Amino acid sequence: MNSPQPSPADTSAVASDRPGGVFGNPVIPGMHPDPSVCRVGDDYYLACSSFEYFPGVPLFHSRDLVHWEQIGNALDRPGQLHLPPETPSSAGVYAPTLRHHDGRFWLITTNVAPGGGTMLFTAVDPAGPWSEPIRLPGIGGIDPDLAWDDQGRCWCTYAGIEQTRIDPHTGRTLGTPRRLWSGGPDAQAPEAPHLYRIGEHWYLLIAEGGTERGHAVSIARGPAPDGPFEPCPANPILTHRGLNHPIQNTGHADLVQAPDGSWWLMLLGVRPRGGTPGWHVLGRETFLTPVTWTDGWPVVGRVEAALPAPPWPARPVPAPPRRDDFDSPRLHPQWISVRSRPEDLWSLTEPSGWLTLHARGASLDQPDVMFVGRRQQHLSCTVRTLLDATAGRGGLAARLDEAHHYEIEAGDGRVQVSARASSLRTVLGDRAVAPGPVLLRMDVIASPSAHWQPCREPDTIRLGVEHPDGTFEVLAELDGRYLSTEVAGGFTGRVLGMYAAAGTVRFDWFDYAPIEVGSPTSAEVILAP
Ligand code: 6LW
Repeated sequence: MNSPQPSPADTSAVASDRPGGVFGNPVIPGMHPDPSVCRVGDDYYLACSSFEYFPGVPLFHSRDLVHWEQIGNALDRPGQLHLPPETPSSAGVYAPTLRHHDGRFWLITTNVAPGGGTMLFTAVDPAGPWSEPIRLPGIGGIDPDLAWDDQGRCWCTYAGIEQTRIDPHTGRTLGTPRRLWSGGPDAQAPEAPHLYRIGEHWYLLIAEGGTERGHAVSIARGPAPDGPFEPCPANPILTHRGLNHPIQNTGHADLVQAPDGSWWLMLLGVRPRGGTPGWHVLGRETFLTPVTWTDGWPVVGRVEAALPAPPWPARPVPAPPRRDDFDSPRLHPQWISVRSRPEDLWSLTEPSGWLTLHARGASLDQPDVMFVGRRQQHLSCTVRTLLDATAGRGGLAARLDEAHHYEIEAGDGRVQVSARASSLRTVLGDRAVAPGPVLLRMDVIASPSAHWQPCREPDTIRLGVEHPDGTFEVLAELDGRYLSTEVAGGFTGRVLGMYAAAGTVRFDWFDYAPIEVGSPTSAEVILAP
């Protein structure tokens, strides 16, 4: 039997430094998996996977490795990222590698979608614009890595683990792909390779064990980029498998060296909650942990929710605004849509100061629903939006994928709460509302840990309307486990957002507020009869 996990604190709240020189993990909370990092001078840049969401590949900047600010999305034009409706959820854009070489940033990734494949992009400024895709039809695996040797030759290593030389300017494969060292004997899912020249050796860092509870990081080294590779005797150098620890699934890592010579690992992990087997609802998040070296091998300790801060001044970044009033001429890069966001189906100018969505797919069950949302980044939070559904039907949703979502929808003078979990669908609450704008609200409340409750839900989601006096009328309260990866499957996490299901729906503002752990939620809550 798996023992229930202790409850992790919500340390993620934009990972601030604490008195005593501690930083909080994850450093990039919410669905930000498969981190790839590079440093240019004193600046660090990081890219993540983005699956069926558009724009794709969120890009972050940091000056201290702890505080990260999203500066854009690398793939923000339809010509760079085509995710047709047939693209399944959790397909689309898989793990990228981000590198700086020869005065430019290079980003390589795989679009697991019809007409997709391995693609490479370049940019002078990582905030964009990024180039049109260079296609690499000769690369037959996910998780491509880029490394250049002293002769300027470019090596592409990918899941399997396989490798070939490429011309990164044309995408042409040079030579036949070769199998490299692929982790422990019979290792599941050798993937996420990154190749580095460090001192005398070439190091091949990989993930193995699959991205679930067995996930691990292993390493080998050799005299040349193509080996032969000798595995580290201490492999796996990092895993939380079998540990009674609030952070699980640790793996898929990338190494980076700071200007002071210290080494750090950025990796993915999850924070399961509730009883057994534990459900993680935010997707796979990005964590930071220090690396030391012994006998020429990296040594990595456990990845903790609080770790000693790096020995340099903190460089905090502006916190993303709690409320988006949709007054800017452009959408903040945090906003993502499902598969595409056609220009003629949304605007910030009809009227200005409102986000207007024109419906396409008729509901959140459809792959082409018109949806604009943001990742849930805190274990507990309150989300509110003021919407006008006079000319259509739409609402506020928590989305895991087409088959797993909870929503409150306004239209035709009513609001209604519905839930879908696989083929089970139900309407849970319904009430009439006055004409005009309506304030929809969702509270996500993480469960307190209770080891003696093995079936306890990871969190509870309340959906309802907020009245002008601030009272929250809850129309339905739902167990959050059905919007978790352990129930829905796949590689993503929760996205909270606005959608249009019919006609035109306008949103005046959207407000996302983390709830501090231990604070009372809504004293003013009333439950609908
Ligand atoms: C990714 C693979 C993995 O491409 O999950 O955890 C896959 N690692 O390396 C999807 O994110």
